[in-house]
Amino acid sequence: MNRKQTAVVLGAQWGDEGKGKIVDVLSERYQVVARYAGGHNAGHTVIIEGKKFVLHLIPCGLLRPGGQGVIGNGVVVDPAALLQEIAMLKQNGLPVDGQLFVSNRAQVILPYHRMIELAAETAPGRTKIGTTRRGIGPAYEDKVHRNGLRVVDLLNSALLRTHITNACHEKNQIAHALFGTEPLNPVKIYEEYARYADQIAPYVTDTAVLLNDAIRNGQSVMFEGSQGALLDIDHGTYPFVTSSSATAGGAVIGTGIGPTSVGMVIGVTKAYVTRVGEGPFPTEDRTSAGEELRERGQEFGATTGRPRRCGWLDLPLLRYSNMINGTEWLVITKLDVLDTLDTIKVCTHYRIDGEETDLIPADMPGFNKIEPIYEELPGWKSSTVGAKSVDDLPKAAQNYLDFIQKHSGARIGMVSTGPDRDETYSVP
Ligand code: 2SA
Ligand code: MG
Repeated sequence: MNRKQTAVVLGAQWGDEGKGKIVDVLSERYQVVARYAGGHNAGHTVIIEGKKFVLHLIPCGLLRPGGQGVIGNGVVVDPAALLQEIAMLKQNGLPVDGQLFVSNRAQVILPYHRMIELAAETAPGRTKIGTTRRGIGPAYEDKVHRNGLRVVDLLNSALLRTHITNACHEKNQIAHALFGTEPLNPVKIYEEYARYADQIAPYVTDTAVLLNDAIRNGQSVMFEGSQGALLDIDHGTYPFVTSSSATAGGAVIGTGIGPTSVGMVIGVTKAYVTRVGEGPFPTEDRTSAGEELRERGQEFGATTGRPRRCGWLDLPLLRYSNMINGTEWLVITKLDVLDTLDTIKVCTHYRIDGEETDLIPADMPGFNKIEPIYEELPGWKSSTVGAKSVDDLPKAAQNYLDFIQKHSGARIGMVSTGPDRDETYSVP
């Protein structure tokens, strides 16, 4: 296999790094794009000729003529969300049939997953995670508990009916006992999901076979990450994480390819940092500077519209993320958001208990002790929008990128300076 034939493209931070746009730009080079983790909690925004598309479940690769999109086994699929997205693409004249493939081994999100998550997020005594309330966590819980419904079972009406009847009986009791929730009606759910099953069936296949065949036949494949490495269930800021493997390793498990089939790992990072939901954020800026980043960067969740918390680039976390992912090169996005700043802060190290360190705490009390050590770099106070090469950038912006490259442990291979496909340049 040629090393450039396959690549994982993923968020290096807490999600919303602009992966949607970058996957779309890079998908020109790849014939197949596969999602491997998460569900419709993701929000990937792509702007094509001024028209905005927000995809939650379907991989962005489908937006290229002839591109194939795969929803891998590691994804949790909400059938209603999937069908809505398919309908939206078709309405916009984009081809879906024959180009979208859904794993028969992916897990299905059911209404009781949402019910339980909603109740748990607001229940006293529970850690509020600030989830997207899409039922993602409870669906993965059922998967790991060996109690989940897979897409292949969704298509088997007898199995579907039994599963929903039994699961509702159990979930209704648990949710009522724990949270006083009103019971869901299994008959209604069955009827609804049986309808979805008929509509989804044409897209369902063994996507592990499809992907391995594609790679063996010399086709190029991109694995599209969702959320970000720091939201990974194992490596992220637990418990303030999502419930799937958002790191590069997730691409292997979440699609059924072998580790030797991953050619490159490309990390996407903003020129600053944002986070939605609860959880540690050492470089968060709650002053007017953070406010300015939010306004200029339009930092509101693509799925829930929630305002994102904003702050400065955190190099210790970026180095950690690059290490876990084995990142070969980085894409820096939203550089233009910094265009108006006098100075730009970058966290180079942490101070914990008076000691300068590079270690990332594993526990929340550890995170709470972090004092970021900043360097202040001069801003450039001019527009970088649409820069076509390094030479188009003001000197101070070049210096900022050099600084990131030097301290992040990965080469910068691409820079994005605006939301449109064309507002991107590659570094040779
Ligand atoms: P969940 O719903 O169980 O996955 O939530 C767990 C944590 O993961 C975070 N999370 C996200 N963070 C950033 N972007 C995400 N997708 C949407 C977007 C978010 C939105 O692209 O904008 O629209 O609000 C995403 N999905 C999950 C979440 O905030 C919790 O901290
Ligand atoms: Mg997003």
